[in-house]
Amino acid sequence: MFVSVRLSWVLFLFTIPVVLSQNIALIIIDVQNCFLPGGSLAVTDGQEVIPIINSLRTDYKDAFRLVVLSQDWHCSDHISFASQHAGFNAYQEVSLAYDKNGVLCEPANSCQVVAYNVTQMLWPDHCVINTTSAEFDDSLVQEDSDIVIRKGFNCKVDSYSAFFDNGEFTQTGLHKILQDADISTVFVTGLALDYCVYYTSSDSKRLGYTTYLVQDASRGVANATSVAAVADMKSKGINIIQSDDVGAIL
Ligand code: VGL
Ligand code: ZN
Repeated sequence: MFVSVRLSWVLFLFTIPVVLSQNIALIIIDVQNCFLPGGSLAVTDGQEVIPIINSLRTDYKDAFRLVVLSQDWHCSDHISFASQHAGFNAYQEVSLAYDKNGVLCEPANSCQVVAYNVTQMLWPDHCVINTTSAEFDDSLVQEDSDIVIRKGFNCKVDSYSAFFDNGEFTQTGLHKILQDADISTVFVTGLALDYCVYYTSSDSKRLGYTTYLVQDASRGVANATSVAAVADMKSKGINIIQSDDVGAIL
């Protein structure tokens, strides 16, 4: 009896690290042709994240219970496209008004009551549904078990975060998927650091996940906004790490 109790304690202690290391998800944001060199919204040096993300996947295969890929997936006349706003250019901002049901006020003064105002940066047309531009890069390692979260397919509202649209009118389903898999920790990688990676990481932290931003596995649209995004993530308690640090954390 005495021996068997002690043996079970020993076994219990051995199981703890294994159980903990499996509550982790790797999230790969928008590694799509549109955001890579030659793409319609190319992120400078965006291709450099691909071998780093691939190594994380292959080096720590057993550590990630889930691998999630997000995919920016826009209607051809998406509201975030500068081409849909007469008199505006890409990289200018507009304010979008929505009613209490999250329906866009079109024209802007058509709603009796505006419930939400959402600032929208205007972009070149990018990542249109069912185009080569929206496909993941060929060299990105993918597995059948990967979960793909498409976002931004509501033509009237953008979705930077892989969790919510920009008005927080709807969830993408990612939070439920992570909860159902008992995920408590996420590592976020991909494009772009100052937009979709930033909003996904911020929402992940806000939803209660221990959140790591793998900085060298991400690139931003612009330097100033990327520096600001990293500082803001740090202030929110998101852990800013490099891919070399991952092994010691798992
Ligand atoms: C993104 C701008 C517009 C991103 C998506 O993936 O960061 N940025 N759509
Ligand atoms: Zn987009």
